[in-house]
Amino acid sequence: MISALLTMSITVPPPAPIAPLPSPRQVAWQDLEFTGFIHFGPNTFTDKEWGHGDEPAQVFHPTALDARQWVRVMKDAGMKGVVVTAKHHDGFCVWPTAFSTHSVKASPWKDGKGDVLRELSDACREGGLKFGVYLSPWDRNNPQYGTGEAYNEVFRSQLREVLSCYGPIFEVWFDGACGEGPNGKRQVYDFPSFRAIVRELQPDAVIFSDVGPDIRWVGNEQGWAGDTCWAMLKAEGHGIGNDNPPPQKSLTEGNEDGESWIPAECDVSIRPGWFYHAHEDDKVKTPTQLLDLWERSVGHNANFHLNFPVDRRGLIHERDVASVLGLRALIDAAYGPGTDLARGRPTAADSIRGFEPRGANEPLRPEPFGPDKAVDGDPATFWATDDGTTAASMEIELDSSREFDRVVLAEPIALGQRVKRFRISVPATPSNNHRDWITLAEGTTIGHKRIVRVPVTKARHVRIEILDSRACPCLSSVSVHRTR
Ligand code: FUL
Repeated sequence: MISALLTMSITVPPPAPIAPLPSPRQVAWQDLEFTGFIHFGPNTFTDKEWGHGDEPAQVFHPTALDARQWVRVMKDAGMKGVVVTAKHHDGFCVWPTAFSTHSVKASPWKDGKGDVLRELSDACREGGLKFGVYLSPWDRNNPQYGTGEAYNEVFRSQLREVLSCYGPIFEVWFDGACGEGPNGKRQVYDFPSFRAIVRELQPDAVIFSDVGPDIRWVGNEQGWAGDTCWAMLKAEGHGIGNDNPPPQKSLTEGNEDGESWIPAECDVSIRPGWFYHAHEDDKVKTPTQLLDLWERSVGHNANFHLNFPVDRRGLIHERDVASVLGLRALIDAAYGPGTDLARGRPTAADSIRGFEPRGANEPLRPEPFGPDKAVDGDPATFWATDDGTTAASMEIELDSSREFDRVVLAEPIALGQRVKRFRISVPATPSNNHRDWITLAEGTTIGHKRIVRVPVTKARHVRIEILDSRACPCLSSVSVHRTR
């Protein structure tokens, strides 16, 4: 009887989730953090960014295409998936579609028998990389474009092909761009029917567009999300592309009161252009520039989607390879295994969910939501406070001989995004007898991951204060790092 009572008393229910909530496919997508993008098609050979759709299929002629090289590079860089341009705005299909004559079938590459989607999806399966497709609704080649339902049916047929013939797809990318201008063709896309096909054929795939439904564009093509970045968006009433998009600030920062869970993806090219141009060989972003973007995307509650303009050989260019592997080395040096200075260190908190003071002779019991859960390296456990608490703080005792310049925070997003404002501080004096603290940084949102840059610091303690939260705060991870 006594032991039954004891067991009951240590069962503390977890906090209730606060809506809106991510779907399992959205949680899985956000855990990928870093994915690759490939732009490859006629533009690669004509030096254009937006082809006109009248380029002869003969121009598409890679001399040494090797999708395994693409996968190797992306795996070595730590990417978890890749999205490839199956069809860009010029309408050329890099798979042998039955629904257009403008495809690899009409090109000299492999005597018209090649299939980029086949080669890449096979290489992804072999190499353990997730495979995704970009299919541009805007099509400057297809004669049906601008006729309404007839073109929508072509698009749906092409979508069915790419979603049924190449195995599991993790992400479907619907580009909102359309450069037709006032006198151009006007096509009204039937997005609901496009989405229904994705749900039917690839129920685990996330759908990207300016406004989701699963993943939103971050509002710029520079590779960063706002310092404030909610996964939630007020999406209602907003369309895709030029058609009534949400305000750019909403895309970049999300909305605290957004009714839909639509986290941001930061897409950017490793070079100025999306497609390969030899004159950009000396304009490849450096590892340091890429680390800055990685920290401001992955570290701002978004995913980093980095594009490689595959070259005319059909390879990721040596300079791009060197840069992205340089990025990996920088990430590993600062954030890789063994770098977290907070892992397993002693912790304390002013508020712990379900905590009951113990008598002097009672043994200490493990706290299922204690602050130690934020430094145990297990993303499934978290520090939490009682319901009704919206401000609380925790401290970590550090090795004061070690410098740090980054603090990384994470919320268990399956419970909803909660934290609105936080502060990071360290004792003002090494002994900290007076318990006065100096602020290293203040911030707003956390979400899946928040990387906070702080001045290079040595301290006996670091304190994380949650200053305001939509519901009782939860932190699944606090880690402390030094960049090199
Ligand atoms: C844009 C397109 O117009 C660019 O060509 C590129 O594909 C980029 C990722 O999306 O909307």
